[in-house]
Amino acid sequence: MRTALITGITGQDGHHLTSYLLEKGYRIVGTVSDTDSLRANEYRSLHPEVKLVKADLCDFKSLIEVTESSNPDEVYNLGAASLVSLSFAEPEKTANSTGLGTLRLLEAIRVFGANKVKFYQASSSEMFGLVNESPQNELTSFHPRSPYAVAKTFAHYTTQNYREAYKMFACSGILFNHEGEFRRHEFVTRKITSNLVKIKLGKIKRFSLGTLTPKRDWGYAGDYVEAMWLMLQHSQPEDFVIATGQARSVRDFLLQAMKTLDLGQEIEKFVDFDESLTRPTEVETLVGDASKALNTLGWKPKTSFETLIEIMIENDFKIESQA
Ligand code: F7E
Repeated sequence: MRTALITGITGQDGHHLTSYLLEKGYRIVGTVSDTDSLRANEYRSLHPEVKLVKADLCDFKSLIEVTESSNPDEVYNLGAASLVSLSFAEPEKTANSTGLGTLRLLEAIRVFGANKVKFYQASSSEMFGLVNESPQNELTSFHPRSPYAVAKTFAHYTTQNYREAYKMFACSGILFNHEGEFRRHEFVTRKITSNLVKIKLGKIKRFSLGTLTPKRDWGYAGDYVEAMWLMLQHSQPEDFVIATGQARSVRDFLLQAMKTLDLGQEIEKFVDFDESLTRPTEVETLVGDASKALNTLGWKPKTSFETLIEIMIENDFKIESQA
Protein backbone atom coordinates (compact mmCIF):
# COMPACT_ATOMS: atom_id res chain seq x y z
CA MET A 1 0.00 0.00 0.00
CA ARG A 2 1.41 3.41 -0.96
CA THR A 3 1.39 6.27 1.54
CA ALA A 4 0.66 9.89 0.69
CA LEU A 5 1.51 12.72 3.06
CA ILE A 6 -0.63 15.80 2.37
CA THR A 7 -0.07 19.24 3.88
CA GLY A 8 -3.04 21.60 3.92
CA ILE A 9 -5.32 18.56 3.82
CA THR A 10 -8.35 20.39 5.26
CA GLY A 11 -8.39 22.85 2.35
CA GLN A 12 -10.41 22.51 -0.86
CA ASP A 13 -7.82 20.50 -2.78
CA GLY A 14 -7.08 18.34 0.27
CA HIS A 15 -10.70 17.16 0.29
CA HIS A 16 -10.71 16.28 -3.40
CA LEU A 17 -7.25 14.68 -3.33
CA THR A 18 -8.20 12.59 -0.28
CA SER A 19 -11.21 11.09 -2.10
CA TYR A 20 -9.14 10.52 -5.24
CA LEU A 21 -6.26 8.76 -3.44
CA LEU A 22 -8.50 6.72 -1.11
CA GLU A 23 -10.18 5.29 -4.19
CA LYS A 24 -6.75 4.29 -5.46
CA GLY A 25 -6.09 2.43 -2.20
CA TYR A 26 -3.58 4.87 -0.66
CA ARG A 27 -2.92 5.22 3.04
CA ILE A 28 -3.14 8.95 3.73
CA VAL A 29 -1.56 11.04 6.44
CA GLY A 30 -2.56 14.70 6.59
CA THR A 31 -0.99 17.57 8.47
CA VAL A 32 -2.95 20.18 10.40
CA SER A 33 -1.57 22.97 12.55
CA ASP A 34 -4.37 22.45 15.10
CA THR A 35 -5.91 18.99 15.48
CA ASP A 36 -8.94 20.40 17.33
CA SER A 37 -9.84 23.19 14.93
CA LEU A 38 -13.27 23.42 13.31
CA ARG A 39 -11.75 22.61 9.92
CA ALA A 40 -9.91 19.55 11.28
CA ASN A 41 -13.12 18.29 12.86
CA GLU A 42 -15.12 18.91 9.68
CA TYR A 43 -12.50 17.05 7.67
CA ARG A 44 -12.51 14.11 10.13
CA SER A 45 -16.28 13.77 9.86
CA LEU A 46 -15.98 13.39 6.07
CA HIS A 47 -12.85 11.19 6.04
CA PRO A 48 -12.63 9.30 9.35
CA GLU A 49 -10.16 6.79 7.89
CA VAL A 50 -7.46 9.45 7.37
CA LYS A 51 -4.87 10.08 10.07
CA LEU A 52 -4.40 13.76 10.92
CA VAL A 53 -1.07 14.72 12.48
CA LYS A 54 -0.15 18.04 14.07
CA ALA A 55 2.56 19.70 11.99
CA ASP A 56 3.18 23.21 10.75
CA LEU A 57 4.96 24.49 7.63
CA CYS A 58 6.50 27.18 9.86
CA ASP A 59 8.01 24.58 12.23
CA PHE A 60 10.88 22.60 10.70
CA LYS A 61 11.06 20.06 13.55
CA SER A 62 7.40 19.11 13.14
CA LEU A 63 7.98 18.53 9.41
CA ILE A 64 10.96 16.25 10.07
CA GLU A 65 8.89 14.29 12.60
CA VAL A 66 5.85 13.83 10.36
CA THR A 67 7.99 12.87 7.37
CA GLU A 68 9.79 10.21 9.43
CA SER A 69 6.71 8.86 11.20
CA SER A 70 4.50 8.68 8.10
CA ASN A 71 7.26 7.27 5.84
CA PRO A 72 5.56 8.54 2.67
CA ASP A 73 6.00 7.48 -0.94
CA GLU A 74 4.43 10.72 -2.15
CA VAL A 75 4.20 14.16 -0.55
CA TYR A 76 1.65 16.71 -1.75
CA ASN A 77 2.40 20.21 -0.50
CA LEU A 78 -1.02 21.87 -0.61
CA GLY A 79 -0.49 23.91 2.54
CA ALA A 80 -0.36 27.68 2.07
CA ALA A 81 -1.90 30.96 3.10
CA SER A 82 -3.96 30.91 -0.09
CA LEU A 83 -6.02 34.11 0.01
CA VAL A 84 -4.33 36.60 -2.30
CA SER A 85 -6.14 39.60 -0.79
CA LEU A 86 -5.13 38.65 2.78
CA SER A 87 -1.49 38.32 1.74
CA PHE A 88 -1.31 42.12 1.31
CA ALA A 89 -2.28 42.50 4.99
CA GLU A 90 -0.04 39.64 6.17
CA PRO A 91 3.01 39.58 3.85
CA GLU A 92 5.47 38.18 6.36
CA LYS A 93 3.18 35.39 7.53
CA THR A 94 2.47 34.52 3.89
CA ALA A 95 6.16 34.40 2.96
CA ASN A 96 6.87 32.22 5.98
CA SER A 97 4.25 29.52 5.40
CA THR A 98 3.80 29.62 1.62
CA GLY A 99 7.41 30.34 0.64
CA LEU A 100 9.76 29.18 3.41
CA GLY A 101 7.31 26.41 4.37
CA THR A 102 8.00 24.70 1.05
CA LEU A 103 11.75 25.00 1.60
CA ARG A 104 11.41 23.46 5.08
CA LEU A 105 9.35 20.56 3.76
CA LEU A 106 11.77 19.86 0.91
CA GLU A 107 14.66 19.98 3.35
CA ALA A 108 12.87 17.55 5.70
CA ILE A 109 12.36 15.16 2.76
CA ARG A 110 16.00 15.53 1.70
CA VAL A 111 17.21 14.70 5.20
CA PHE A 112 14.75 11.82 5.48
CA GLY A 113 15.47 10.15 2.14
CA ALA A 114 15.34 12.18 -1.03
CA ASN A 115 15.49 9.33 -3.49
CA LYS A 116 12.45 7.47 -2.29
CA VAL A 117 9.92 10.28 -1.95
CA LYS A 118 8.08 11.95 -4.83
CA PHE A 119 7.14 15.57 -4.12
CA TYR A 120 4.31 17.66 -5.55
CA GLN A 121 4.32 21.44 -5.12
CA ALA A 122 1.09 23.40 -5.54
CA SER A 123 2.34 26.26 -7.70
CA SER A 124 -0.09 28.92 -8.84
CA SER A 125 -1.01 30.83 -11.99
CA GLU A 126 -0.76 33.93 -9.80
CA MET A 127 3.01 33.70 -10.41
CA PHE A 128 2.41 34.92 -14.00
CA GLY A 129 0.72 38.06 -12.66
CA LEU A 130 1.34 40.92 -15.07
CA VAL A 131 1.51 38.62 -18.07
CA ASN A 132 3.69 39.16 -21.11
CA GLU A 133 1.98 36.53 -23.26
CA SER A 134 -1.37 34.79 -23.47
CA PRO A 135 -2.19 32.00 -22.90
CA GLN A 136 0.49 31.19 -20.32
CA ASN A 137 2.48 27.95 -20.48
CA GLU A 138 5.40 26.36 -18.61
CA LEU A 139 7.90 28.67 -20.34
CA THR A 140 6.06 31.96 -19.71
CA SER A 141 8.02 34.27 -17.41
CA PHE A 142 6.74 35.21 -13.95
CA HIS A 143 5.75 38.68 -12.76
CA PRO A 144 4.08 38.15 -9.36
CA ARG A 145 1.72 40.91 -8.19
CA SER A 146 1.04 40.04 -4.54
CA PRO A 147 2.96 38.78 -1.50
CA TYR A 148 1.15 35.48 -2.07
CA ALA A 149 2.38 35.23 -5.67
CA VAL A 150 5.93 36.23 -4.66
CA ALA A 151 5.95 33.48 -2.01
CA LYS A 152 4.60 30.92 -4.50
CA THR A 153 7.31 31.91 -6.99
CA PHE A 154 9.99 31.37 -4.31
CA ALA A 155 8.47 27.95 -3.56
CA HIS A 156 8.33 27.10 -7.27
CA TYR A 157 12.01 27.89 -7.85
CA THR A 158 13.00 26.12 -4.62
CA THR A 159 11.25 22.95 -5.85
CA GLN A 160 13.12 23.24 -9.15
CA ASN A 161 16.40 23.74 -7.30
CA TYR A 162 15.93 20.65 -5.10
CA ARG A 163 15.15 18.64 -8.23
CA GLU A 164 18.35 19.78 -9.93
CA ALA A 165 20.69 19.90 -6.92
CA TYR A 166 19.64 16.68 -5.16
CA LYS A 167 18.06 14.74 -8.06
CA MET A 168 14.79 14.65 -6.13
CA PHE A 169 11.57 13.66 -7.85
CA ALA A 170 10.11 17.11 -7.21
CA CYS A 171 7.64 18.77 -9.53
CA SER A 172 5.21 21.67 -9.58
CA GLY A 173 1.71 21.88 -10.94
CA ILE A 174 1.02 25.44 -12.02
CA LEU A 175 -2.69 25.35 -11.36
CA PHE A 176 -5.01 28.05 -12.61
CA ASN A 177 -8.07 28.93 -10.51
CA HIS A 178 -10.03 25.85 -9.53
CA GLU A 179 -13.25 25.92 -7.61
CA GLY A 180 -16.00 23.63 -6.35
CA GLU A 181 -18.16 22.63 -3.42
CA PHE A 182 -15.25 22.79 -0.94
CA ARG A 183 -14.21 26.33 -1.90
CA ARG A 184 -14.00 28.69 1.05
CA HIS A 185 -16.44 31.62 1.17
CA GLU A 186 -13.66 34.24 0.98
CA PHE A 187 -12.97 33.42 -2.68
CA VAL A 188 -15.05 35.25 -5.25
CA THR A 189 -16.75 32.23 -6.87
CA ARG A 190 -18.08 30.80 -3.60
CA LYS A 191 -18.95 34.27 -2.37
CA ILE A 192 -21.09 34.71 -5.49
CA THR A 193 -22.82 31.31 -5.45
CA SER A 194 -23.56 31.28 -1.71
CA ASN A 195 -24.89 34.85 -1.66
CA LEU A 196 -27.03 34.40 -4.77
CA VAL A 197 -28.52 31.25 -3.24
CA LYS A 198 -29.30 33.23 -0.08
CA ILE A 199 -30.98 35.87 -2.26
CA LYS A 200 -32.97 33.19 -4.06
CA LEU A 201 -34.13 31.80 -0.70
CA GLY A 202 -35.08 35.30 0.50
CA LYS A 203 -32.45 35.32 3.27
CA ILE A 204 -30.61 38.45 2.07
CA LYS A 205 -31.28 41.13 -0.54
CA ARG A 206 -27.81 42.27 -1.66
CA PHE A 207 -24.07 41.68 -1.24
CA SER A 208 -20.82 43.46 -2.12
CA LEU A 209 -18.01 42.64 -4.52
CA GLY A 210 -14.80 44.33 -5.65
CA THR A 211 -13.90 44.78 -9.28
CA LEU A 212 -15.80 42.63 -11.80
CA THR A 213 -13.45 43.04 -14.77
CA PRO A 214 -10.56 40.64 -13.92
CA LYS A 215 -10.57 37.47 -15.99
CA ARG A 216 -9.63 34.06 -14.68
CA ASP A 217 -9.34 30.55 -16.11
CA TRP A 218 -11.78 28.70 -13.84
CA GLY A 219 -11.82 24.89 -13.66
CA TYR A 220 -13.25 22.28 -11.29
CA ALA A 221 -10.97 21.28 -8.40
CA GLY A 222 -12.12 17.65 -8.61
CA ASP A 223 -10.59 17.44 -12.12
CA TYR A 224 -7.35 19.14 -11.08
CA VAL A 225 -6.31 16.73 -8.31
CA GLU A 226 -6.08 13.97 -10.90
CA ALA A 227 -3.38 16.03 -12.63
CA MET A 228 -1.41 16.25 -9.36
CA TRP A 229 -1.37 12.47 -9.06
CA LEU A 230 -0.53 11.94 -12.74
CA MET A 231 2.51 14.23 -12.41
CA LEU A 232 3.93 11.97 -9.69
CA GLN A 233 3.35 8.84 -11.81
CA HIS A 234 5.20 10.32 -14.79
CA SER A 235 8.61 8.79 -15.66
CA GLN A 236 10.47 12.00 -14.71
CA PRO A 237 9.78 15.06 -12.57
CA GLU A 238 8.58 18.01 -14.63
CA ASP A 239 6.38 21.08 -14.17
CA PHE A 240 2.94 21.33 -15.77
CA VAL A 241 0.35 24.04 -16.37
CA ILE A 242 -3.15 22.84 -15.45
CA ALA A 243 -5.98 24.95 -16.88
CA THR A 244 -9.10 24.91 -19.06
CA GLY A 245 -7.79 27.40 -21.67
CA GLN A 246 -10.81 29.70 -21.29
CA ALA A 247 -10.81 33.10 -19.59
CA ARG A 248 -13.98 34.49 -18.04
CA SER A 249 -14.45 37.68 -16.05
CA VAL A 250 -15.85 37.89 -12.54
CA ARG A 251 -18.85 39.55 -14.22
CA ASP A 252 -19.25 36.50 -16.54
CA PHE A 253 -19.21 34.18 -13.51
CA LEU A 254 -21.78 36.33 -11.73
CA LEU A 255 -24.10 36.49 -14.76
CA GLN A 256 -23.88 32.74 -15.36
CA ALA A 257 -24.67 32.04 -11.69
CA MET A 258 -27.65 34.44 -11.87
CA LYS A 259 -28.83 32.67 -15.02
CA THR A 260 -28.56 29.25 -13.34
CA LEU A 261 -30.70 30.56 -10.48
CA ASP A 262 -33.23 32.33 -12.74
CA LEU A 263 -32.39 35.68 -11.18
CA GLY A 264 -32.31 37.64 -14.46
CA GLN A 265 -29.26 39.54 -15.71
CA GLU A 266 -29.43 42.85 -13.84
CA ILE A 267 -26.35 42.82 -11.63
CA GLU A 268 -27.24 46.16 -9.99
CA LYS A 269 -30.36 44.60 -8.44
CA PHE A 270 -28.22 42.46 -6.14
CA VAL A 271 -24.59 43.61 -6.06
CA ASP A 272 -22.89 46.69 -4.60
CA PHE A 273 -19.35 47.75 -5.41
CA ASP A 274 -17.02 47.89 -2.40
CA GLU A 275 -13.72 49.68 -2.97
CA SER A 276 -12.17 47.95 0.08
CA LEU A 277 -12.43 44.60 -1.76
CA THR A 278 -10.03 45.76 -4.50
CA ARG A 279 -6.28 44.97 -4.36
CA PRO A 280 -3.28 47.33 -4.45
CA THR A 281 -2.06 45.45 -7.53
CA GLU A 282 -4.61 43.42 -9.48
CA VAL A 283 -3.99 40.57 -11.92
CA GLU A 284 -6.16 41.46 -14.89
CA THR A 285 -6.24 38.34 -17.06
CA LEU A 286 -4.97 34.81 -16.63
CA VAL A 287 -5.56 31.99 -19.09
CA GLY A 288 -3.57 28.79 -19.28
CA ASP A 289 -2.30 26.55 -22.06
CA ALA A 290 -2.37 23.01 -20.66
CA SER A 291 -1.31 21.26 -23.87
CA LYS A 292 1.84 19.83 -22.24
CA ALA A 293 -0.34 18.10 -19.62
CA LEU A 294 -2.59 16.72 -22.36
CA ASN A 295 0.27 15.49 -24.55
CA THR A 296 2.47 14.12 -21.74
CA LEU A 297 0.05 13.00 -19.01
CA GLY A 298 -3.13 12.56 -21.04
CA TRP A 299 -4.86 15.02 -18.68
CA LYS A 300 -7.65 17.34 -19.72
CA PRO A 301 -10.45 19.07 -17.79
CA LYS A 302 -13.80 17.25 -17.75
CA THR A 303 -16.14 19.81 -16.17
CA SER A 304 -17.45 22.82 -18.11
CA PHE A 305 -17.74 26.35 -16.69
CA GLU A 306 -21.54 26.02 -16.62
CA THR A 307 -21.44 22.64 -14.84
CA LEU A 308 -18.93 23.95 -12.29
CA ILE A 309 -21.37 26.72 -11.38
CA GLU A 310 -24.25 24.23 -11.19
CA ILE A 311 -22.22 22.01 -8.81
CA MET A 312 -21.46 24.97 -6.55
CA ILE A 313 -25.03 26.25 -6.57
CA GLU A 314 -26.51 22.83 -5.87
CA ASN A 315 -24.17 22.43 -2.90
CA ASP A 316 -25.00 25.90 -1.55
CA PHE A 317 -28.71 25.18 -1.92
CA LYS A 318 -28.32 22.05 0.22
CA ILE A 319 -26.41 23.97 2.89
CA GLU A 320 -28.58 27.09 2.92
CA SER A 321 -31.89 25.18 2.88
CA GLN A 322 -30.85 23.36 6.06
CA ALA A 323 -29.40 26.39 7.87
O1 F7E B 1 -10.26 36.41 -6.76
C1 F7E B 1 -11.84 39.55 -7.86
C2 F7E B 1 -10.43 39.62 -7.35
O2 F7E B 1 -9.83 35.66 -4.43
C3 F7E B 1 -10.55 36.30 -8.13
C4 F7E B 1 -6.60 31.40 -5.15
O3 F7E B 1 -7.01 30.06 -5.11
O4 F7E B 1 -6.55 31.36 -7.54
C5 F7E B 1 -7.11 32.06 -6.43
O5 F7E B 1 -6.67 33.43 -6.42
C6 F7E B 1 -10.79 37.67 -8.73
C7 F7E B 1 -9.72 38.72 -8.36
O6 F7E B 1 -9.01 34.27 -6.38
C8 F7E B 1 -14.06 40.05 -5.03
O7 F7E B 1 -9.95 40.97 -7.31
C9 F7E B 1 -13.86 40.83 -7.04
O8 F7E B 1 -9.39 39.44 -9.50
O9 F7E B 1 -11.39 34.31 -5.89
P1 F7E B 1 -10.17 35.14 -5.79
P2 F7E B 1 -7.54 34.64 -6.95
O10 F7E B 1 -7.02 35.87 -6.34
O11 F7E B 1 -7.63 34.58 -8.43
C10 F7E B 1 -5.12 31.31 -7.61
C11 F7E B 1 -4.74 30.45 -8.79
C12 F7E B 1 -4.47 30.92 -6.33
O12 F7E B 1 -3.42 30.31 -6.32
C13 F7E B 1 -5.09 31.48 -5.08
O13 F7E B 1 -4.67 30.75 -3.93
O14 F7E B 1 -12.01 38.18 -8.21
N1 F7E B 1 -12.86 39.93 -6.86
N2 F7E B 1 -14.60 40.93 -5.93
C14 F7E B 1 -12.96 39.41 -5.63
N3 F7E B 1 -12.23 38.47 -4.99
C15 F7E B 1 -12.60 38.14 -3.72
N4 F7E B 1 -11.89 37.17 -3.06
N5 F7E B 1 -13.66 38.76 -3.09
C16 F7E B 1 -14.43 39.73 -3.68
O15 F7E B 1 -15.37 40.24 -3.12
